[in-house]
Amino acid sequence: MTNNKKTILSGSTVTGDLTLGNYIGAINNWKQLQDQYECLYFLADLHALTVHQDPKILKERTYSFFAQYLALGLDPQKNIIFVQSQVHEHAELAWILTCLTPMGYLNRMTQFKEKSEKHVKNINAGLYTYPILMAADILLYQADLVPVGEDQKQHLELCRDLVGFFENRYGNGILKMPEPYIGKMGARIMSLQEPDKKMSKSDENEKNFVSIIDDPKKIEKKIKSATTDSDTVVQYDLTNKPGLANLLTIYSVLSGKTMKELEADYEGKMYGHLKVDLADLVVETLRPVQAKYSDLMKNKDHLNSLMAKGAERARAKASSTLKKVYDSVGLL
Ligand code: ATP
Ligand code: LTN
Repeated sequence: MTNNKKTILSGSTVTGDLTLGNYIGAINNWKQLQDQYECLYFLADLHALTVHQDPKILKERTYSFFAQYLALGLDPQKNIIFVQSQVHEHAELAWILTCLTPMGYLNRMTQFKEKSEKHVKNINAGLYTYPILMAADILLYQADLVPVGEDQKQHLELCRDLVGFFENRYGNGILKMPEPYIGKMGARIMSLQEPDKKMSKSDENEKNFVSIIDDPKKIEKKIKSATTDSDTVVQYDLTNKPGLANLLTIYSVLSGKTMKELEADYEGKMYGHLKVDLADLVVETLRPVQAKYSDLMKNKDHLNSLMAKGAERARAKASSTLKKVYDSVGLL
């Protein structure tokens, strides 16, 4: 890695199951960035604690997500892949930033409003201050670019505001202003049953998503029961046939065929034919990934050692930023 490369950083909260949406919309693109940018990808396990987590499941899921990142092709040599809680600087910078954040700014966060409606019995302060921790994640690494989905844009805006507040108060150019990364990103994959909302890894209805580690039977069942419409012509039409359009999008990304080619392939055929072929394609695409994943999961020592190496490389950068921040705010 050379120093003049721009830094890209993104994180995934360790909740739910990684889905085909995460793969097509994020991880698959990250692979293409690894030579051009200095890339850091981390598992946000501290963020996961904002809702109740069973400790055993959280640990297992952290291994599982890490192994899935590797199995999906993220190279731990070319990228810095790490677990958030293993780099203690995240929580420390978050505190400094907390003391700079006006409550009014947090009150505006739509995700907090939504999540506090959903988890009425556990509206903890972490759920409220979550965007500050996210800002710390980004600022510790002097990230230039942050690929985030629509729902995280407001949090990134807060992060940018915090850089401004810090600069106004201490004025020493220590924190870099991050920009959202909008590359020629992959498609947005929609829910299988409700194609007007995105496929989400924390969806309560598991029929809405294909998980990277679903077994072939499950994948087949989920794709075959995906919502389509009552027409029969296989044609890409996002407005009138959103369910079919979603299946065609997945098909096109995984097969490399254009929509026109797919429409021609299925001329005169039923939706059912397309579903059978698509289920096959997804199963075959995920087969080698799942094989690699199970191998990785058999050797936790190896995963622990890769995590430790990732954390060490991340900490080298994070500690340098934190040191400067501590000094400039007056901590000895
Ligand atoms: P949750 O639903 O639990 O908030 P998520 O499925 O949205 O999670 P994130 O951890 O928020 O997943 O996102 C990880 C990355 O995957 C982000 O870059 C996000 O843009 C991308 N991503 C998530 N879902 C999709 C999707 N359905 N289509 C395309 N990209 C997606
Ligand atoms: N909040 C994000 C995950 C996340 C993140 C980050 C993304 C935590 N810290 C820093 C980008 C940069 C989410 O829920 N998807």
